Amino acid sequence: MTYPLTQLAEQLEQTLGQGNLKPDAQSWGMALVDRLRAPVQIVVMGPQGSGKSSLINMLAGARVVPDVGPVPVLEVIGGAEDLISCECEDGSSRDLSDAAECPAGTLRVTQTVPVPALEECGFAEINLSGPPEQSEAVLEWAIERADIVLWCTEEFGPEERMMWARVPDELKDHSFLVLTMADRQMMRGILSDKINSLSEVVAEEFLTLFPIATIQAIAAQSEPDHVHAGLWKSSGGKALRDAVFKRVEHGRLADQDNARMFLSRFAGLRHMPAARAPVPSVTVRQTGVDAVNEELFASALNLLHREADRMLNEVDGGQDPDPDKVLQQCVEAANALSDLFAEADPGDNAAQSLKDDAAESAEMMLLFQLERSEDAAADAVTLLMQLKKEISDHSVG
Ligand SMILES: Nc1nc2c(ncn2[C@@H]2O[C@H](COP(=O)(O)OP(=O)(O)O)[C@@H](O)[C@H]2O)c(=O)[nH]1
Ligand SMILES: [Mg+2]
Repeated sequence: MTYPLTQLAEQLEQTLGQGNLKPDAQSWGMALVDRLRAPVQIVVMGPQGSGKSSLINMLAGARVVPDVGPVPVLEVIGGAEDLISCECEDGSSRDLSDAAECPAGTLRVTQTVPVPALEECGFAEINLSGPPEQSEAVLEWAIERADIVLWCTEEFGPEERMMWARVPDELKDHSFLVLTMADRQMMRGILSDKINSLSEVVAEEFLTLFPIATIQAIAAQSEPDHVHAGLWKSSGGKALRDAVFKRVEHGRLADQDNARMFLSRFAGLRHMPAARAPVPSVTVRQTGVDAVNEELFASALNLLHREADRMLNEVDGGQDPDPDKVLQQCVEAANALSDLFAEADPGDNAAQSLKDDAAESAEMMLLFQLERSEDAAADAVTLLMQLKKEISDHSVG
């Protein structure tokens, strides 16, 4: 069953509105609603004049960045009408629709535009050429907010690398280095050397590098309803745009998965239990039992026996088991099982359905862990035992 984002968000809000969730789950659910309602944030950083505004125009498929000069933050977001406003150092905000330029002390300009590309994502151009304290604050703001970062540069020199070092690894895993002005660099015959010289830092610090001649990429899409396919590709526009929007889509799917997982645990969507309903039985779809991979099942059973022994040894100490510890062990066991079945023969239907069940159990365990109660720990153990029973039923035929 697939739900549009807004429907999922509404369903989450309804579940949260019932007010019977524990505080951890409630705040997690609220964060999920915010995520579903907010567009994916693409932050574009890099030196002044490195081609950031042009790149955003190219990705949006329209001239969306207003000509307001180098303000610290320039946001471009989707909306019903064309609106432009600014926020100043003193905390005041004002409408810029009729203003020729930004007032002194402008920290952030927000441009709203009705453009289809901005329905799912928003852009923020970050200017780090101001005073150091301001740049630091702006960088912090951007890091906090970014889902994807595009660092525009002709060089990626030492100063830029120092700034980039402040970006956390999790965000670097969602970031691209964009080598701009590729047309000029190509004409000077230095493009390939530049790409080669950056390969090491790119491998460590970014997802990948995209060289781009942005002006040409914009020219390739300048006619309405017609893209000059050759120029679109050779300019590097196509590769970068495809990669960025694929990330946006992945992010969206991950948000939806998380929301569904939450609902399955707390609102009884799908066949999953509500908060304290009985633990579901893990149903192995009975197909292709002849082709069962006995060795894999034996390893899975061994793993579960080992985990059960480990837990029992701890309980033997005579003390009450610590629910956090039990949950942690169940999570590890479910993950290990899920990893084990990941290698299952794709032609083996029984192993494949156990693989699905193991993955689903691993997801459920994370939700149990969130509750951190004795009941949740008991449910987690029960779920693990059910998996064990299903596997052992299959092992004996
Ligand atoms: N030749 C060439 N010029 C570009 C390219 N990208 C941007 N420019 C030009 O470089 C100048 C600075 O670009 P801009 O997007 O304003 O940079 P920003 O300051 O980082 O936002 C503008 O005159 C752009 O037209 C490119 O790929 N090739
Ligand atoms: Mg700019």
